[in-house]
Amino acid sequence: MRRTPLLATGAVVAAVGALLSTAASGSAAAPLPAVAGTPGAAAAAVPADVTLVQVRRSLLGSHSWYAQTYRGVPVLGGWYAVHATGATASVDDGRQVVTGLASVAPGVARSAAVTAAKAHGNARASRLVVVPAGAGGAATLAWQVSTDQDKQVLVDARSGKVTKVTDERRLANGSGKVFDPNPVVALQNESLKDGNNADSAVPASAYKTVTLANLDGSGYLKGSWANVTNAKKGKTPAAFSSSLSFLYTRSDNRFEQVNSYYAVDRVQTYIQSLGFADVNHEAQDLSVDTTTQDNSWYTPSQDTITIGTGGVDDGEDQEVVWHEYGHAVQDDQVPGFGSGSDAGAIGEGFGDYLAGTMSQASAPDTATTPWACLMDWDSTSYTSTTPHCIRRLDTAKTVANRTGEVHDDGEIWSHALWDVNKAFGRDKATRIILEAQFSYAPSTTWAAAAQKTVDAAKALYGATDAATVQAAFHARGIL
Ligand SMILES: [Ca+2]
Ligand SMILES: [Ca+2]
Ligand SMILES: [Ca+2]
Ligand SMILES: [Ca+2]
Ligand SMILES: [Zn+2]
Repeated sequence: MRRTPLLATGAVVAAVGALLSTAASGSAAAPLPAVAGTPGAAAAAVPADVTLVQVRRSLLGSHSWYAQTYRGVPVLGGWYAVHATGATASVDDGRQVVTGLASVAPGVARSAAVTAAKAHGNARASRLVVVPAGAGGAATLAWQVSTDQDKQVLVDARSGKVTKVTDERRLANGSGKVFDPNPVVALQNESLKDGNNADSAVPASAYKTVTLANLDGSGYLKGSWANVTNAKKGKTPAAFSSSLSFLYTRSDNRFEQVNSYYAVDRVQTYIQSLGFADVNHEAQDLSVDTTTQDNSWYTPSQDTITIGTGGVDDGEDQEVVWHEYGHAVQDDQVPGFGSGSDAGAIGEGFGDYLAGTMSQASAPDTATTPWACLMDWDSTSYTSTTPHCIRRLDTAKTVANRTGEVHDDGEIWSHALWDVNKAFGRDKATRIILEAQFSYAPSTTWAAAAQKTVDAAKALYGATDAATVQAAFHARGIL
């Protein structure tokens, strides 16, 4: 969904009384519509170098918006507004200074500009514009090409070169209350209990108010990288806030939607920060609190993550969401990834690794809640020993301990990845792992996938680092 473009602010506001008194001087005033109950909203003289774009009625009157032109050509960013409210009218003048432009005849043809913009998509529309002077510079003429990739491309009308590319989509930040990554870790308290989803079971200090980035501005938890698909009505309706303020506590099922959106937006943003622009590079669908099972899952055919409410609501623990996102990542990298017990265990192991490394960003590695412990909060409802962990990244298991159950065996794989992380730090390790995964076969063996990972390390960083990765897999009996 796209929002109406925002206009620049900060223009000088001038009382329009003087203009009203000199309206007879001539320039064609656009007639302002009469507003019921607001006598005195008179027509104001407007400058000759603007054209009317729209008139909007508010409770107090009318608002006429104009675009600036220069010899009939629109001036980028230049605007003018007359606000006729009640007995008063005022002008906001956002016109730009245009100097040094001798002619408004383009040196290159429209078709050449459209071709030049091709790298940013096919043209939907194009128009000639005046680009006002930069700091001390003269105004220039350009073709503005809007493409089917939601880009606005400026092509200099003299040189034919692309001078600026703007993403037209308006992405919004909201705010949300979340657990980061979960209350057990945040409070360093292994004795917290779910308390049947009661607010009183978790102190307010476990919450964090964060920026929810990349929202589409629709008021729903929909954005560039995460898309909560809950229905608008029903048992677990989609959270909605026209002000993009999503401040719920855990007893409200919208809290899990916020927590899940935040987790997914953050992990995708992290992946991009590592240099990847094509790893599940889309809004991941999230169906939150829509099953009462004590489980969450990724469904490849639907490309959807489903988050359950059994025990501790899974959506209250970001490590659960990140684990499921790991499956979505691999499914995006390799069509049909995960068939067979080796690939299946790699799927579980990578999801655990991803959850662990995402918590590294903001959680401390302590004796109470070590990084290697996964889903510290969700697992309080089904484990009795502390620390509460569904699984760990540092078990002593090797291939000799395989059971054939993919989650169990995933601990062997994840331990190797974790050793790479310990050797290189999270950024470099995760970069190697993600790069390697592009080349895994859908039903890869452990040995083949491990070798691809060694190869990726070698290609990215050289033989010495490749040997470190090799050693990590060797320690688990994989290579
Ligand atoms: Ca909850
Ligand atoms: Ca996906
Ligand atoms: Ca649960
Ligand atoms: Ca953890
Ligand atoms: Zn899984």
